[in-house]
Amino acid sequence: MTPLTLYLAAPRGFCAGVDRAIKIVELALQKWGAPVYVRHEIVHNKYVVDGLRAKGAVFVEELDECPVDRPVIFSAHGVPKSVPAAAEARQMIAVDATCPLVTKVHNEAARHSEAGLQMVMIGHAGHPETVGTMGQLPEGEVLLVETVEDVAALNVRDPAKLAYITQTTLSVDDTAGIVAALNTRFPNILGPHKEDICYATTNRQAAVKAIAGKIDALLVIGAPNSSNSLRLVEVGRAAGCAYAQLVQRASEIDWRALEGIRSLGVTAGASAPEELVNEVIDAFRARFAVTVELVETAQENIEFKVPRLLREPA
Ligand code: 0K2
Ligand code: SF4
Repeated sequence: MTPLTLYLAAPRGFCAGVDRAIKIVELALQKWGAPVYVRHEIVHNKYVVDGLRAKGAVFVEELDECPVDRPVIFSAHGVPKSVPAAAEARQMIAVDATCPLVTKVHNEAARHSEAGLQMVMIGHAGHPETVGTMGQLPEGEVLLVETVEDVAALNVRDPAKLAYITQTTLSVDDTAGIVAALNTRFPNILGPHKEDICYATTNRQAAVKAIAGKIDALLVIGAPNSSNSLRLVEVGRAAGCAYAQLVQRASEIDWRALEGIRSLGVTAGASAPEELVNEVIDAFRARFAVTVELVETAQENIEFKVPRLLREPA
């Protein structure tokens, strides 16, 4: 068999927020029994969602699709303020699986707005995290920018009274460009003390950069609706890897495109389970004489507690 060096990025895969969100659904099923409703995919991964569905979770997009007498869980990406308010009005049991690092951004937006600043959000239009974060303030209060060009087109109330926040799963490098454009156009704009882009997003992108120069091809295991996974593909390409592809699992690998490669990079988005990484590696082992080399650029030991309600018996 042809030899292949497989550079395995670390950190990769599940982050602390995803771990916690999945645990919340599992504990809710244990506590209240099935069905438990989940508003939106708990994390953007079909394998995870299918696994929880098999245990009795029911996934819906809107709260009004849930019966009032069953618990509802809000996904890791966060929800607009109106959603928990509606659940309370309907007297539902609601558990919030929003990642604490997303909640931190929600709180920043609220704090700046109370201080009289108009908010600019750097994010992707329509992404549930952006919808949730913008929905912390009244409609129209948060201005969305997706690109450097959007910054030039911004129409603000008072250029001296502005603050910006970001989605947690953006490209670190692209965001730096947008932040620079904001600072140039609005020298007084306030930003987060440290990036809103989270540690997991930052670390996974740095690990891809560390392998991109060594490899003929990069596979990112993740879902097409997973922002952080898509960013890893872009980071791989921007760092010089000519072939960088997202795959949900081994069956999606385009073997034709990989003919003749001698080195491969493998990573996984924050919502992709390690089972799928192993499945992909095994698929390569069946076709190549694989040597795995771990490329570890950071160590992660962050853990988030589940809400108290789920630590108490039913
Ligand atoms: O990267 P995305 O925000 O699209 O979401 P997932 O793929 O579900 O990853 C978990 C991150 C959730 C919140 O930041
Ligand atoms: Fe939280 Fe970051 Fe994971 Fe999103 S990617 S769930 S913000 S740790």
